[in-house]
Formats: sequence, C-alpha cells, structure tokens
Amino acid sequence: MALPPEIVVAPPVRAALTEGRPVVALETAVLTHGLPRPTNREAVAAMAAAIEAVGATPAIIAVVDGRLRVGLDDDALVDLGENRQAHKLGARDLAWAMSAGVSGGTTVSGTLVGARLAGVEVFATGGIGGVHRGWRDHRDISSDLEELARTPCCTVSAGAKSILDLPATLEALESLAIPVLGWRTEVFPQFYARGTDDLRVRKVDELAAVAELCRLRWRVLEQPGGVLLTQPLAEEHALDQAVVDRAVADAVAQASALGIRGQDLTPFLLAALSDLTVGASLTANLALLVANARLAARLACALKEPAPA
Ligand code: PSU
Ligand code: MN
Repeated sequence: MALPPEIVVAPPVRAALTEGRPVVALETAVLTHGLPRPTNREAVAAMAAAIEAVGATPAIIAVVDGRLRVGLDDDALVDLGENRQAHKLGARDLAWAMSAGVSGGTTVSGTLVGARLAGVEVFATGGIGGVHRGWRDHRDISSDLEELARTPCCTVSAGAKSILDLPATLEALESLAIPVLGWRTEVFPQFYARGTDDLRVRKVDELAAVAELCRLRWRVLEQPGGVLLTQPLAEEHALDQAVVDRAVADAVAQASALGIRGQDLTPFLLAALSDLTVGASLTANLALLVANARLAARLACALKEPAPA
C-alpha cells in the first residue's frame, strides 16, 4: 500500500490492513460539528471501543494540519474534538483543506475518500446526508450520496435523519444504484425514530448475507459503488415519531427564517433538533452510534470469512 506522503495511515490500521484483519472507518464531522463537547469525543471513543471489542480495528478519519489521516490516536482525537477552528470537510473540501494546511472533521463523503484510499471496506456513522427538504427551491443534496455511489465500501447508518426529505433521499439512492439494506427491518430507519411503514428497504437477517452481497457487487459484478446497511436504533431509545416530526418542522422553519443554507444547514438543524427534544436526542444519538459501530465491526469480520464454494 504505497500512498503519497499527504495521506497518513496510522500504524495499527496499516498493520491490520496488511495482515488482512477487519477494519472499520469512522467519520469525524460528528466530532467537530455533529455533537456538543465533551459528548462528541466520548461518542467517537465509545465507537472505537465497540469496534475493538468485536476484534476489529477502528480507523478514525480526519484532516489534521493538512494531512488526510486514516487512524487517529487518543491525543489527536482529543485535540480535534476541542478544536473550535476545525472545518467541516466533505469530499470536495479535502484538497482545499490539505492545500491550506488546516484541520477538520470529515463528513460521510469526506470519510469515504479516505476509506477508499486506504482500502477500508466498512464504515460506521450515525446518519447519512441526503436530499434536503425544500430541494425544489434550493438544490441542496448532500455529496454523501454521490460518494456512496462511487466508493466500494459498506456504510452502516441508522438510515437518515427526518430533517431530510426521506422519500426523495431514497429515490436518489435508487437512481445512484446504491443497495439499501435494512438490518432485520423492512422499514427505512429515521435516526431518532425507527421509521414509518411507507418507506421500505430490503430486509437482511444475517451478516453473512450482507458480506455475500458485497462480494457479488464488488468482485463478481465489478460494480464499484457502495452499499448502505441501515439499522434502527434500539426500541428503548427511540423517540416518538410525532415528537420528531414536530421538532423537525420547527427546526426547518427556524433555518428558513434565518436564511441558513449550504454546509451550515445540517449542523444547524441537528443542534436545533437536539434543543427541541431536550437531551433525549443526545442519548439516542450516542446509543445508535455505538450500535452502528458494533454492527459494522461484525460485518467487517464477516467480510473476512471465506466466500461460499
Ligand atoms: N447526520 C447526522 N449527524 C451528522 C451528520 C449527518 O445525523 O453529524 C453529518 C455527517 O457527517 C454527514 C454530514 O456526512 O452531516 C452531511 O452534511 P451535508 O448535509 O452538509 O452534506
Ligand atoms: Mn448540503
């Protein structure tokens, strides 16, 4: 694995990849922009610990002082989590951040670029970005979707947040030919809520089946795009759908009144939602992040099993 010097794969991640052991990528926009301090760092550390507990190696991805890092140690994680100047870095921002020598947390799209370069095939996050409500007026569609479509990586998420236009997001995932799988569910999870019957996904019950689907897609059909495995958060943490819907409507109205758009929109909506649901959303967020990390690690292990004869 010869990578240019601007891309730094941490020794534990490099060793795991070289030896063919399971690795799971983690994003850092959740650290710099998605969660309040100090929960942000605790959340990423808990995800990393959950991955290690299953016998896989976490690869926390970020840009630090202009270098794209695949694998951050504890000190680097603390520093980035405390850094109020840290940028939010999607795929298109990486080259700029590297040229400017700055630091930032990578979104789903930015993280997937690092995962592809290092050869990491599984990635755990909270919720992907997608098609925003009001896309008819402002064509705000997260670059997460395009990057999911072109990266051979299985992303594990709790679906997408109801801050988005979820039917339009599912349609876009279909247009981009990204398989959307439901972990033991037929319903597209909506992050804090477990979803509604009108939005369906393809149910899978065994990780061996997900691993086989990935193998067929990447190595047999030679389709280089990703797979999205969605997992609803545990029943005991799920928020009531009506409460979430009301809070989202409020948050979207606030954003529109304040004229908040573009890259600032998602962080604004997430923060507003967290205020509107007072704390409950934070507990739910932590729980689903760790659950997704654990499932992703188990999938990374399953991908290392020999293919059926
Ligand atoms: N959804 C969440 N929490 C998050 C994000 C999304 O529930 O922190 C972050 C992810 O990093 C995602 C990004 O990739 O927001 C999407 O931002 P945008 O809509 O600007 O592409
Ligand atoms: Mn956007």
